[in-house]
Amino acid sequence: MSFPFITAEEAALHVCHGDNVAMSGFTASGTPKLVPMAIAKRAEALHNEGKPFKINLYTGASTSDYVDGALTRADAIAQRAPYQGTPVTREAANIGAINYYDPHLSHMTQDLRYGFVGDIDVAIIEVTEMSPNGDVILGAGLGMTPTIVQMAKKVIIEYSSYYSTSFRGFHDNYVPFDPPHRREIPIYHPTDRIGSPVLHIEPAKIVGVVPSNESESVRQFTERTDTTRAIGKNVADFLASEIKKGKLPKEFLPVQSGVGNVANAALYGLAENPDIPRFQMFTEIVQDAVLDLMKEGRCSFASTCGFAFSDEAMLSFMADIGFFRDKLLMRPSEISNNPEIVRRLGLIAMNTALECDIYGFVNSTHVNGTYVMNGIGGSGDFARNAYISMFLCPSIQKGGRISAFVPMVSHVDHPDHCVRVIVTEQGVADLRGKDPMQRAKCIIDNCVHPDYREILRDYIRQSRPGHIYHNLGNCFALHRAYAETGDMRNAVFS
Ligand code: 0RQ
Repeated sequence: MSFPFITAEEAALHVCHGDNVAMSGFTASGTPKLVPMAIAKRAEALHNEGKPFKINLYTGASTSDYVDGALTRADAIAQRAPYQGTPVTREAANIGAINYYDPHLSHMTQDLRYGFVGDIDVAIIEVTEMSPNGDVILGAGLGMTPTIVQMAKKVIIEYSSYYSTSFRGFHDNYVPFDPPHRREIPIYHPTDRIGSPVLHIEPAKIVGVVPSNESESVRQFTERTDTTRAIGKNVADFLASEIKKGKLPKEFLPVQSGVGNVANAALYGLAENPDIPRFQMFTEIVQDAVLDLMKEGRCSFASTCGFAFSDEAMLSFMADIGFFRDKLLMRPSEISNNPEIVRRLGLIAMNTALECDIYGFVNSTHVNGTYVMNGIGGSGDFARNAYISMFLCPSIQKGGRISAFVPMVSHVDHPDHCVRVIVTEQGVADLRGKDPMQRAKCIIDNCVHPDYREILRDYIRQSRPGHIYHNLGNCFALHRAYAETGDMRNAVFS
């Protein structure tokens, strides 16, 4: 069977107001590009005619300006999950123009299969190779694709010719059985392959193929600063001392790292410490840093859900693809982030906090408890189940006017039960085996910026004693001071 080549505009006509639409990819990587932009144009045209047009959009993780950006600007998204990171979509979520909800990434795919959001009307997927029988090779991100092509009533394919060499062999497409028939997922080592490099799509569902030559347009991370460099060094020194104490196996354990500037710096920190052995990763996304570390021989293998490489790094990856073939493997997000495997492999999990409290609760998503930044992403999947779960952040933000450590977080993503170690540029708070008041002392002494240590000790002194000391009148005094004076150091306790 041969499939009709169609334009992105023709493809967009297959998407209707109210449809549940799912797309391939993970972060910007592997998402479709031209069809979402054409859907956005169609939405604008229909809106100009006074007609409604909005879709419910489900993806592996955040996307790109081609997807979230274009569709948000066209006011074409009604419901959105699971993770977003595009500024315009963030603003829309924060004014209620989009109904954005934020499940754990490992849950999203099975939520679709369990029917929690209804049918999938259309799947739009980027492929890099395809055969007349419906076998395809995906691109730089895997996300939820094996499930969405199974579930969708119609599949639109964006056939990318951007890549100069084949992605064949970099994917491990796999869909687990659902309860009550779920079995163990047989990954016992980060390198284990359990699925197929090829994904089959039922040919009758494919409504058309749109040729594309667009790059991923992944944004570059900023250079390391003194602060992020110090966080990375503290992480590495701590893990090296854990090996010496026999609390971590001497051969080390696979590493998971979140996204962003801090997570990137932590990886470089590991690589630069001679007491950290060459390591493997079992993570949800790899960024440019991982390619560097592989070239330097510090990282030997990474299991991931997508390649979030900048355009420049993607070109150098392509130029040297033979070197990377046995070092990188993409899995669906429900497998890369699967709690069963995270616990079995015993991951060292490193995720990022926006705000922590003195007892070890972590807010990764909502500034001042109200403004959503991105979402929880995979951090919860990993944090709860890791061998050792670390949260990293600078101790202060905005020139010291914000402390990342407050008496009580304004939003909880990770409770104290899931937060074992906190690292800032100031030092490391090892919270294992400590009660709440011991944790508070440990965090204030080791992680809090000096400007805020006495303020937080004062908070405890003026609190009601209990298993955890709190003063419900004062617990948001730092947030209040920032809102009223622009500086948390002006906090006043009553
Ligand atoms: O603001 O952009 O105006 O400068 O937040 O902060 O320090 O640059 O850190 O790039 O690592 O992002 C948590 C958002 C951190 C990210 C978060 C302001 C700060 C700055 C960014 P500016 P940094 P990063 C998987 C893993 C989700 C959970 C996770 C994230 C901006 O890492 O989304 O790890 N994590 N998922 O000034 C006010 C505070 C603040 C603050 C920081 N307390 N109050 N503003 N900022 N702390 C992801 C996937 O699944 C794909």
